[in-house]
Amino acid sequence: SPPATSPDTIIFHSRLPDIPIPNHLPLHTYCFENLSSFSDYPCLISGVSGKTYTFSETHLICRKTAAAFSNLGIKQGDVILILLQNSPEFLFTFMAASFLGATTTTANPFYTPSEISKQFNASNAKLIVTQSLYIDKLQDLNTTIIITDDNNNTNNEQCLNFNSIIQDADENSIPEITINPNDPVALPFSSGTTGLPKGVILTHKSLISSVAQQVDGENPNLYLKEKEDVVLCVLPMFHIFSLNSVLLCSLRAGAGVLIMPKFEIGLMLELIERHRVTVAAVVPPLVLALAKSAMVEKYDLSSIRIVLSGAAPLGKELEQALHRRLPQAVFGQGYGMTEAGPVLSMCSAFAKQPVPAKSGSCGTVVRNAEMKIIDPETGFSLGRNKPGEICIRGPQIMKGYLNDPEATASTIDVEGWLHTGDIGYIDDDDEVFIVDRVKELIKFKGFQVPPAELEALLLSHPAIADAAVVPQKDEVAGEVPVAFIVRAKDSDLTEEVVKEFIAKQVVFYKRLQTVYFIHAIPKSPSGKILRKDLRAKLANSSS
Ligand code: 4UU
Repeated sequence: SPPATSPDTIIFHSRLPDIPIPNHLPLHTYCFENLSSFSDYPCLISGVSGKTYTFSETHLICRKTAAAFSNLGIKQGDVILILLQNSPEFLFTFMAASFLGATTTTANPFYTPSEISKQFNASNAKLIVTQSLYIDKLQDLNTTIIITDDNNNTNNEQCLNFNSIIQDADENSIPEITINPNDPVALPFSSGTTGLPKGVILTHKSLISSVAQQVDGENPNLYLKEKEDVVLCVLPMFHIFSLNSVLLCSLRAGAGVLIMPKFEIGLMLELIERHRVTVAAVVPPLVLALAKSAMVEKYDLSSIRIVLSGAAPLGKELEQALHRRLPQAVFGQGYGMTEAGPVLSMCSAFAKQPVPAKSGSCGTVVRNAEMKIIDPETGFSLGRNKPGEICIRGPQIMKGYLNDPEATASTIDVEGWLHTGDIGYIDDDDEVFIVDRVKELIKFKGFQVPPAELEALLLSHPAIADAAVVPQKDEVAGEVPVAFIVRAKDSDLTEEVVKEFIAKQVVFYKRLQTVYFIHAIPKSPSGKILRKDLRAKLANSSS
């Protein structure tokens, strides 16, 4: 292995100069720092009701929410679980937690009860904020629940109504506390490079650094225009892409956020036209829908000036197909990973002083950070145009995984480098290109599907002797999970039974697409599943 600090490590930086980042502040103070220059401008626009909250209204409601949570006993260090579709209340709750020195863990509302209770227990949450729609999934959890809609006909004594508790709360009664920059503020779950989903500790310092790396400075990397831009928020806020690059960045920069609870193409196009959306944060399947849908022609989408794609690889053909329909817009990608705070690189053409970017590139490394590319075998750093594992170092990366020092140590090394499990290279113009993923993670439309989670469920079935789950390429979803299974002796287990067994326990995108029965799972001498071999098997059989 290489020496601890190798003087010949090749380190890549942003071409943008470093900037001062006020990451000694609490996150809410930082996000609302410039509020007075745009206090009466729209901050949150609800796509459903049309209701608009100005920046000062948003600030006030966040503080009232904090006071209400405090009245319910939420204290510094506590965790609040958000189980919500995109909505203003999502941000109110997230920011309220920050005001109290508490942490928010965000879960997908489509999760099954068992997926939710795993995250609830692992994060030791004290409070859940959700919609009445999901209340049935929470029956086994003994905790206070706040419902954001008015359909609280559950007769459930545990349930409180969001609007009524904040109405009576006094925004000036928030307890005075001292927040350390290294205190956690967000706890998204991610499986990282290996294993089960784990709580990712993002501190006030990490999130401020990440937002600043994108939207701060004389020449911001992602230039959001104060009082002018309207940013589309259709990607789920429970995922770090939307939470960070859409919500927090817009708050800081003074841009409005158009909130859509779910993706529905017709409504989305109508809302883009009606609210003159200027910045669209998307994932590749959404680009596909926009590129293919005939409806696009019926709407005026000329307001869009930026299309930011991320969370999964975006094919050049797809990008060009949509670009033909939105010729006025600048297309580019951001590359993020929950553990990395999340943004590692961002398209340079989104900067205030834009630098053209190549199609297929994931942008250039963010400022105030260091990137290196290492040979996955030897660990030695590589120069330009040589693919290797992408590593990042800077104030934005996670503090570590919750209660899992081992997983933390295998992701962030002693020198502070976070190892992404992504294979990529940096070209002569400092652009990052991702070419492969060496970690286990499967991404279905940008959603995380951790193979280890499905493998553990499969192994709990009495008729399954061994199992491995790997990604298979898919035109619409990017990747879908498929299983290789070794039947237990004398079992006549069928594909249908296996699929059904999994489908009952997991959210829709973790469902197995195909099940292959084999005699043995290929493994290394140390017992690790040789996923590469299984992926190769799939590639060969499909061609
Ligand atoms: C190829 O996907 C994310 C975060 C994405 C993000 C965040 C802020 C994108 C732009 C932005 O501004 O996080 P996770 O943790 O769900 O998944 C991380 C993994 C990466 O390690 C990589 O394998 O998702 C994949 N990925 C991408 N792959 C993320 N972005 C890209 C990309 N191209 N642009």
